Amino acid sequence: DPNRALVAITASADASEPQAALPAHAEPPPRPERPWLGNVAPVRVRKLFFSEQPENPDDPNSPTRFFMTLDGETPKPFDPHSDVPDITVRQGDVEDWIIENRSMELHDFHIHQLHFQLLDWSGVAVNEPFLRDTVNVPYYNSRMLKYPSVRLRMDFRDPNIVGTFVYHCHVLEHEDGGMMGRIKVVPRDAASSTKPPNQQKGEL
Ligand SMILES: [Cu+2]
Repeated sequence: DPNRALVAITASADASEPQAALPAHAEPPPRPERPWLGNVAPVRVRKLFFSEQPENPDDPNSPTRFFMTLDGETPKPFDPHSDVPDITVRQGDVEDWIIENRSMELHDFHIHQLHFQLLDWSGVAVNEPFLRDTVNVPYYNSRMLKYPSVRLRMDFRDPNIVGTFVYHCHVLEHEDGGMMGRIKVVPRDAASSTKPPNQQKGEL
């Protein structure tokens, strides 16, 4: 973190007047395009979880594998060569995602292309008047009665969000180790969203 001079400012009595002038009255800010995310009811809830596992289950000192999994599915590391989405969402929807940490170290949920509102952090309701794209999920220890989690209101309303992108732990070693998933946002009228796996039984 070296010191670096960015600019030198010199005061001078005969300096010329600046060419730009601020208006006497400020323009009101533009109206938001969409209602505030916190006031929109989610159309569905999904649960995802962070977990870890030694590569060799009999050797706790073997390298750790890192997973980010939809609740109800078997943890597997992210496959960068696959084009199968882990989650499909419809543009225009607002969803609540619960992210659990089932491992004994901290993970940092991050998603590309959109923002979310943190509603609940480790069981405590919060009322943040701003949006995030990253949030820490506290680690689990065996004395806890349930896994630490966060609840996020996910905003898929922007029409430009259509496409495929990723969500992952923001700890580099973890995302490189497989703690990542692929999400596909389809145009509003193209197809219906996938349902959370625990509601999918019995359906094709
Ligand atoms: Cu992590």
